[in-house]
Amino acid sequence: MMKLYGYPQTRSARVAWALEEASAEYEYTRVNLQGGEHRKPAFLAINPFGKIPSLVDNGHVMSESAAICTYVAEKFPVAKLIPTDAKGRAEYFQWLFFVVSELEVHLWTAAKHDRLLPEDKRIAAVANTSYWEFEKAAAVLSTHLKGRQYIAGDQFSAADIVCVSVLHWAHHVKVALDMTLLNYMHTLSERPALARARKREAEAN
Ligand SMILES: N[C@@H](CCC(=O)N[C@@H](CS)C(=O)NCC(=O)O)C(=O)O
Repeated sequence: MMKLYGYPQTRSARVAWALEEASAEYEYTRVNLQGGEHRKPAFLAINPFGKIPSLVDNGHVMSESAAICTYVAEKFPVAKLIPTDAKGRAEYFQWLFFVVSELEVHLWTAAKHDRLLPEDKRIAAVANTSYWEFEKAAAVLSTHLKGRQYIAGDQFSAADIVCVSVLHWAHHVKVALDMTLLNYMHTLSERPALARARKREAEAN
Protein backbone atom coordinates (compact mmCIF):
# COMPACT_ATOMS: atom_id res chain seq x y z
CA MET A 1 0.00 0.00 0.00
CA MET A 2 1.19 3.53 -0.68
CA LYS A 3 2.42 5.53 2.25
CA LEU A 4 2.14 9.32 2.45
CA TYR A 5 4.37 11.24 4.83
CA GLY A 6 2.87 14.58 5.66
CA TYR A 7 1.66 17.14 8.12
CA PRO A 8 -1.62 19.06 8.16
CA GLN A 9 -1.79 22.41 6.35
CA THR A 10 1.39 21.85 4.39
CA ARG A 11 2.10 20.73 0.83
CA SER A 12 1.13 17.18 1.77
CA ALA A 13 -2.50 18.39 1.68
CA ARG A 14 -2.38 18.49 -2.12
CA VAL A 15 -1.08 14.93 -2.34
CA ALA A 16 -3.75 13.67 0.09
CA TRP A 17 -6.33 15.51 -2.06
CA ALA A 18 -5.05 13.82 -5.25
CA LEU A 19 -5.07 10.41 -3.54
CA GLU A 20 -8.64 10.97 -2.37
CA GLU A 21 -9.74 12.08 -5.84
CA ALA A 22 -8.28 8.82 -7.12
CA SER A 23 -9.98 6.79 -4.35
CA ALA A 24 -6.52 5.36 -3.64
CA GLU A 25 -5.76 3.29 -0.59
CA TYR A 26 -2.89 4.76 1.37
CA GLU A 27 -1.43 4.96 4.82
CA TYR A 28 -0.79 8.39 6.26
CA THR A 29 2.19 9.00 8.51
CA ARG A 30 2.33 12.32 10.29
CA VAL A 31 5.85 13.75 10.36
CA ASN A 32 5.85 16.19 13.23
CA LEU A 33 7.36 19.32 11.70
CA GLN A 34 6.98 21.28 14.94
CA GLY A 35 9.00 18.63 16.76
CA GLY A 36 11.70 18.57 14.05
CA GLU A 37 10.94 14.96 13.12
CA HIS A 38 11.68 15.74 9.45
CA ARG A 39 15.34 16.38 10.35
CA LYS A 40 15.80 13.10 12.22
CA PRO A 41 17.59 10.11 10.66
CA ALA A 42 14.42 8.00 10.31
CA PHE A 43 12.82 10.56 7.99
CA LEU A 44 16.06 11.66 6.31
CA ALA A 45 16.41 8.07 5.15
CA ILE A 46 13.18 8.59 3.21
CA ASN A 47 13.83 12.12 1.98
CA PRO A 48 17.43 13.32 2.50
CA PHE A 49 16.20 16.88 1.84
CA GLY A 50 14.14 16.62 5.04
CA LYS A 51 10.94 17.90 3.43
CA ILE A 52 7.40 16.68 3.24
CA PRO A 53 5.48 15.40 1.41
CA SER A 54 7.03 12.11 0.45
CA LEU A 55 5.11 9.24 -1.07
CA VAL A 56 6.39 5.68 -1.01
CA ASP A 57 4.80 3.25 -3.44
CA ASN A 58 6.03 -0.30 -3.29
CA GLY A 59 9.54 0.78 -2.25
CA HIS A 60 9.67 3.65 -4.77
CA VAL A 61 10.25 6.89 -2.85
CA MET A 62 9.06 10.18 -4.29
CA SER A 63 9.29 13.79 -3.24
CA GLU A 64 8.17 17.12 -4.75
CA SER A 65 4.45 17.56 -4.30
CA ALA A 66 3.59 18.55 -7.89
CA ALA A 67 5.47 15.52 -9.23
CA ILE A 68 3.76 13.25 -6.72
CA CYS A 69 0.31 14.58 -7.64
CA THR A 70 1.14 13.90 -11.29
CA TYR A 71 2.30 10.38 -10.39
CA VAL A 72 -1.02 9.75 -8.65
CA ALA A 73 -2.83 11.11 -11.70
CA GLU A 74 -0.89 8.73 -13.99
CA LYS A 75 -1.29 5.75 -11.69
CA PHE A 76 -5.07 6.06 -11.49
CA PRO A 77 -6.17 6.97 -15.04
CA VAL A 78 -9.77 6.24 -14.19
CA ALA A 79 -9.79 9.37 -11.98
CA LYS A 80 -8.98 11.48 -15.09
CA LEU A 81 -6.66 13.82 -13.21
CA ILE A 82 -4.37 14.38 -16.20
CA PRO A 83 -5.16 14.68 -19.91
CA THR A 84 -4.12 11.77 -22.11
CA ASP A 85 -3.52 13.59 -25.41
CA ALA A 86 -0.24 15.39 -26.16
CA LYS A 87 -1.80 18.84 -26.47
CA GLY A 88 -3.79 18.43 -23.28
CA ARG A 89 -0.73 17.18 -21.41
CA ALA A 90 1.37 20.09 -22.70
CA GLU A 91 -1.23 22.47 -21.34
CA TYR A 92 -1.36 20.57 -18.04
CA PHE A 93 2.42 20.74 -17.58
CA GLN A 94 2.63 24.35 -18.73
CA TRP A 95 0.22 25.46 -16.01
CA LEU A 96 1.52 23.10 -13.37
CA PHE A 97 5.05 24.45 -13.88
CA PHE A 98 3.73 28.00 -13.94
CA VAL A 99 2.04 27.46 -10.58
CA VAL A 100 5.13 25.94 -8.99
CA SER A 101 7.86 28.07 -10.52
CA GLU A 102 6.16 31.44 -11.09
CA LEU A 103 3.49 31.61 -8.39
CA GLU A 104 4.22 29.41 -5.37
CA VAL A 105 7.94 30.17 -5.29
CA HIS A 106 7.29 33.82 -4.45
CA LEU A 107 4.88 32.94 -1.66
CA TRP A 108 7.45 30.54 -0.27
CA THR A 109 10.28 33.07 -0.46
CA ALA A 110 8.09 35.70 1.20
CA ALA A 111 7.11 33.29 3.99
CA LYS A 112 10.75 32.41 4.61
CA HIS A 113 11.85 36.03 4.82
CA ASP A 114 8.78 36.97 6.88
CA ARG A 115 9.00 34.35 9.59
CA LEU A 116 10.56 30.97 8.74
CA LEU A 117 14.27 31.67 8.32
CA PRO A 118 16.53 32.26 11.31
CA GLU A 119 16.13 35.93 12.20
CA ASP A 120 19.62 36.91 11.05
CA LYS A 121 18.91 35.51 7.56
CA ARG A 122 15.59 37.34 7.03
CA ILE A 123 15.50 40.34 4.70
CA ALA A 124 12.28 42.33 4.87
CA ALA A 125 12.81 43.83 1.40
CA VAL A 126 13.01 40.34 -0.13
CA ALA A 127 9.68 39.45 1.47
CA ASN A 128 8.11 42.63 0.07
CA THR A 129 9.44 42.05 -3.42
CA SER A 130 8.30 38.44 -3.32
CA TYR A 131 4.72 39.39 -2.47
CA TRP A 132 4.85 41.83 -5.40
CA GLU A 133 6.13 39.06 -7.70
CA PHE A 134 3.37 36.76 -6.43
CA GLU A 135 0.75 39.40 -7.24
CA LYS A 136 2.10 39.78 -10.78
CA ALA A 137 1.89 36.02 -11.39
CA ALA A 138 -1.54 35.87 -9.71
CA ALA A 139 -2.78 38.54 -12.15
CA VAL A 140 -1.63 36.39 -15.10
CA LEU A 141 -3.37 33.37 -13.60
CA SER A 142 -6.54 35.38 -13.03
CA THR A 143 -6.63 36.55 -16.66
CA HIS A 144 -6.15 32.95 -17.77
CA LEU A 145 -8.97 31.72 -15.53
CA LYS A 146 -11.57 34.28 -16.65
CA GLY A 147 -14.43 32.33 -18.16
CA ARG A 148 -12.79 29.00 -17.36
CA GLN A 149 -13.57 26.43 -14.69
CA TYR A 150 -10.21 24.67 -14.71
CA ILE A 151 -6.61 25.70 -15.17
CA ALA A 152 -5.82 23.31 -18.04
CA GLY A 153 -8.34 22.21 -20.65
CA ASP A 154 -11.97 21.68 -19.80
CA GLN A 155 -11.66 19.14 -17.04
CA PHE A 156 -10.47 19.11 -13.45
CA SER A 157 -6.86 17.91 -13.14
CA ALA A 158 -4.04 17.51 -10.64
CA ALA A 159 -2.78 20.91 -11.86
CA ASP A 160 -5.94 22.40 -10.31
CA ILE A 161 -5.19 20.58 -7.06
CA VAL A 162 -1.74 22.16 -6.88
CA CYS A 163 -3.00 25.57 -7.95
CA VAL A 164 -5.90 25.65 -5.49
CA SER A 165 -3.53 24.54 -2.71
CA VAL A 166 -1.28 27.50 -3.44
CA LEU A 167 -4.28 29.84 -3.41
CA HIS A 168 -5.40 28.34 -0.07
CA TRP A 169 -1.99 29.17 1.30
CA ALA A 170 -2.08 32.74 -0.06
CA HIS A 171 -5.58 33.23 1.35
CA HIS A 172 -4.49 31.82 4.71
CA VAL A 173 -1.63 34.33 5.00
CA LYS A 174 -4.04 37.10 3.95
CA VAL A 175 -2.62 37.87 0.52
CA ALA A 176 -5.45 39.58 -1.38
CA LEU A 177 -6.89 37.49 -4.22
CA ASP A 178 -9.27 38.92 -6.81
CA MET A 179 -12.81 37.62 -7.39
CA THR A 180 -11.81 35.34 -10.27
CA LEU A 181 -9.21 33.58 -8.14
CA LEU A 182 -11.48 33.46 -5.09
CA ASN A 183 -14.37 32.00 -7.09
CA TYR A 184 -12.10 29.41 -8.70
CA MET A 185 -10.61 28.49 -5.32
CA HIS A 186 -13.95 28.33 -3.48
CA THR A 187 -15.72 26.35 -6.21
CA LEU A 188 -13.03 23.66 -6.46
CA SER A 189 -12.67 23.56 -2.67
CA GLU A 190 -16.20 22.16 -2.50
CA ARG A 191 -15.01 18.85 -3.97
CA PRO A 192 -15.71 16.06 -1.46
CA ALA A 193 -12.22 14.60 -1.97
CA LEU A 194 -10.68 17.72 -0.42
CA ALA A 195 -12.85 17.39 2.69
CA ARG A 196 -11.83 13.73 2.98
CA ALA A 197 -8.14 14.62 2.61
CA ARG A 198 -8.37 17.27 5.31
CA LYS A 199 -10.11 14.85 7.65
CA ARG A 200 -7.49 12.20 6.98
CA GLU A 201 -4.63 14.62 7.72
CA ALA A 202 -6.32 15.98 10.84
CA GLU A 203 -6.98 12.52 12.26
CA ALA A 204 -3.56 11.00 11.52
CA ASN A 205 -1.01 10.59 14.25
N1 LIG B 1 9.11 21.81 -3.44
C1 LIG B 1 8.76 20.95 -2.35
C2 LIG B 1 8.75 21.74 -1.07
C3 LIG B 1 8.55 20.88 0.14
C4 LIG B 1 8.55 21.71 1.41
O1 LIG B 1 9.23 22.74 1.51
N2 LIG B 1 7.79 21.24 2.41
C5 LIG B 1 7.70 21.94 3.66
C6 LIG B 1 6.30 21.78 4.24
S1 LIG B 1 5.10 22.50 3.15
C7 LIG B 1 8.69 21.32 4.64
O2 LIG B 1 8.87 20.12 4.66
N3 LIG B 1 9.31 22.17 5.44
C8 LIG B 1 10.22 21.75 6.44
C9 LIG B 1 11.55 22.45 6.31
O3 LIG B 1 11.77 23.13 5.27
O4 LIG B 1 12.35 22.32 7.22
C10 LIG B 1 7.41 20.29 -2.63
O5 LIG B 1 6.59 20.89 -3.35
O6 LIG B 1 7.16 19.18 -2.17
